[in-house]
Amino acid sequence: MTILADLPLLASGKVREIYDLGERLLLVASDRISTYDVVHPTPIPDKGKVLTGLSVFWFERIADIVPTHLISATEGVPDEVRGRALVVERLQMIPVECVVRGYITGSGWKDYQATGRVSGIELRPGLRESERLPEPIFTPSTKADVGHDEAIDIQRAAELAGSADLADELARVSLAVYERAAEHARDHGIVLADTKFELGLDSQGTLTLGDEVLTPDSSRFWPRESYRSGRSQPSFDKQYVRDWASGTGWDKRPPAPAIPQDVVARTSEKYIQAYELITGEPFSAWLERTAP
Ligand code: Q0Q
Repeated sequence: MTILADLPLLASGKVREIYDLGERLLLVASDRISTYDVVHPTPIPDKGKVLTGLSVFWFERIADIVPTHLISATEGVPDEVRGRALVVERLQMIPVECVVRGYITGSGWKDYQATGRVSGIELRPGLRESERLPEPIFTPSTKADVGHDEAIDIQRAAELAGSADLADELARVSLAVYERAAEHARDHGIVLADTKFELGLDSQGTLTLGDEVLTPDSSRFWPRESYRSGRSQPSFDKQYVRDWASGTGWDKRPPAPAIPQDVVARTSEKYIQAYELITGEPFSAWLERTAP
């Protein structure tokens, strides 16, 4: 059986790695957590497995909208990362971050306050922070190696994608997947405020959904019961860490402080709660399904 140490590392992100399996790739989610774009030294037990289980849940539910790169969560996955790794199809990734916003917050709120627009899309005056938009909007950005992604308009997205038709397809698919997921999440107690997709072309040139999808790391998950527009919202999964961190005087720059065990434990519970709310099944079902 393959072990991770024998696999060539293709890319490493803040909380994930991707390894080369030849024709295919192995996408591995760690238990690392980052806040304010800085990775803390303390892992959150089961975070990687929860996010991987959520990606698989969503891939299976949106496969009628767009093909996905998911091949397997078991076959070809080394025992040591079972439950938090996926064998995926190798794609020619399109260098556009496909962001969909159902609510105005984060960098979108900042751009709106400054210009009345987000990624070139003019929004009506008078929107409040975190307000739900009349309809979700596609607000692409470019991947920044360091720091925040830069918002771009659909014309620039077309240049990066290679054609206006492909950029329009990125928008159509991203909006359709978001809308299906946001409705399901809302019915299960979570506001999916926004999300980021990465898509690519498979060996036949077919547009295919890649990366992780609709997880608390690629999206903003807000508890529905506490949602109020006009202010920033608590993060479903990271709020305990943020609140604790703000009490430590940390300047939000590297290195991030180690997280106390009680905050770690409550955060791990929030990830498991997110999995069970969204999927409607106990997290133990995912562990059993992917056990070596
Ligand atoms: C690919 N990434 C992301 C990343 C660092 C993940 C390359 N199916 C694919 C995928 C996927 N997913 C990729 N390349 C070819 N085919 C995804 C940004 C970066 C760690 C994990 N990088």
